[in-house]
Amino acid sequence: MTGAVADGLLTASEARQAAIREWFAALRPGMTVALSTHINADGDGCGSEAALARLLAQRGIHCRIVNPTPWPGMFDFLLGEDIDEQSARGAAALDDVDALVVLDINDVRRLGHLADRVRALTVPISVIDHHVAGDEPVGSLAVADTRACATGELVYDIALTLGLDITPAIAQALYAAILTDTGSFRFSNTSPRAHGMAAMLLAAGVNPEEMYRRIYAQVSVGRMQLLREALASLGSDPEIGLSHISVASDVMERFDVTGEELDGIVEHPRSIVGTRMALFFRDLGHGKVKVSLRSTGDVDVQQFARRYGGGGHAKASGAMLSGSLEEVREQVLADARAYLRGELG
Ligand SMILES: [Mn+2]
Repeated sequence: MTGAVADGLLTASEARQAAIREWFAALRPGMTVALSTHINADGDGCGSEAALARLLAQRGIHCRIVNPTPWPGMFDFLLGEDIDEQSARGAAALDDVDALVVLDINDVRRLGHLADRVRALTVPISVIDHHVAGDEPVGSLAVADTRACATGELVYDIALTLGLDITPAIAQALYAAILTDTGSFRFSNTSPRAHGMAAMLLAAGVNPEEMYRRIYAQVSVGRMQLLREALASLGSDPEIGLSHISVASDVMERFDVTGEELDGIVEHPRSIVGTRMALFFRDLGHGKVKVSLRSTGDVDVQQFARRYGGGGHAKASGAMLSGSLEEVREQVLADARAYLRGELG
């Protein structure tokens, strides 16, 4: 490997550095900046927020985390005395901020109950994100790159570009972001840079076994019982590589699990040999069904999800449909079969 290739692993591209400098030029010491991410924040959203809050503090900027849904308990370990987490206050927590930075999302509608307040904000709004922009993109300034493996990669590049110190707490938050968004370095977004950053973050003090224990070895008995029931619903169409599972609307109460514990269930049908598209149907119980879509290989589930007003990434998307679980499943499976056979646009 040449030195130039190795350098590329550890430094941001010129274009990304320029975007970061332009983004940072709009911020000033003494400002209070709200950080927000999508409903049901994941490891990338939470890790990117916790890391960015600590990085900007090094430049005298105070960050206040204001998410549309409560900070997930499993990521409490990323918080600390130095992190101002005010999601519980709702939109009121946005009233007196000097700027808003939206992370890991580029569609106002994914800000849930904060969306209307954000549309009405007069302070600068910027975005740090690695998704394809949605129908209602946020803000005027962006550090956005769909080639980034995680929003955490862009936050890491902010630290590099601005010469900020990656403390052990920042390293842990960034590692959580990259670890979770790459599916533990298994998904197609596991770039050379994902591993390059992981190496740097381990050198900065991250303990990988501790991170595995805190993020993955946390499964409740109820979650495992729910998985047993979900797997009992497994359907598969090996001819075209379609696999799917479903859960009823009362599973969260029956198994005493939270919504975030349902994350990752779709990976089970996805892992079946030959699967090109995996679907997870979750009946929300009020005439709405949430569908999580995953793909392997060249199938673009983002394009498919857009049929239903959903979106995300080519290999991981979601959509919300109206109807009973049976109705939605019948419709989406029929469409998915046609899509996989190349009969839909
Ligand atoms: Mn992400």
